[in-house]
Amino acid sequence: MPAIVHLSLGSNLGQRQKQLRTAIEHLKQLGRVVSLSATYETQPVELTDQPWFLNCVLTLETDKSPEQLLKGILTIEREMGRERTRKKGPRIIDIDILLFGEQIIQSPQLTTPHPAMHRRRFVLEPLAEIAPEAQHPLLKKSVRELLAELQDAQVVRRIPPSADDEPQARDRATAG
Ligand code: PH2
Ligand code: MG
Ligand code: MG
Repeated sequence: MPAIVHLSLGSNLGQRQKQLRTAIEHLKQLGRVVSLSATYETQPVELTDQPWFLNCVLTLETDKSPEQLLKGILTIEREMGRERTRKKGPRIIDIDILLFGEQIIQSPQLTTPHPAMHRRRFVLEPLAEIAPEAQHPLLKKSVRELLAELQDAQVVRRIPPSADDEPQARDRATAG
């Protein structure tokens, strides 16, 4: 039985939208992408002194184990040129496992549900768009409920599907 997994993607360096798209293409090697949220431009949180992010979330149906999936994700991040310099600092791509079905995993390599997901508007807004009824197996609440309860004031803007942060693409979209 394949698992239903929710992943969060983020980028705040370089061609952010293009990097999200490249990561999504690579993730297709690890399973079937069954839904994809819009892209959101989001204020940096936790480490606030860094550029704004583009974030999105997707649902992957996969036969991989959590360990295999994590390994595949780390390979994609590495192959895309991610350098791990500063914890929570700027990155060209970050791919996090939010939920692996309703499994609760606490190993040195991987914690699911993602320990911060319920506090992050940049995760809950896009996740509520594609999986409002997904359950947080520790908090025993749906994504919809977690978002409704969220207090923080992080700025998170859904960007229109046609918008793009690549100058050429933007010029094309507005020309004539
Ligand atoms: N990721 C972090 C820390 N802060 N802020 C936003 N807006 N988006 C992120 O993806 C993000 C963050 C650590 O992974
Ligand atoms: Mg992260
Ligand atoms: Mg990460």
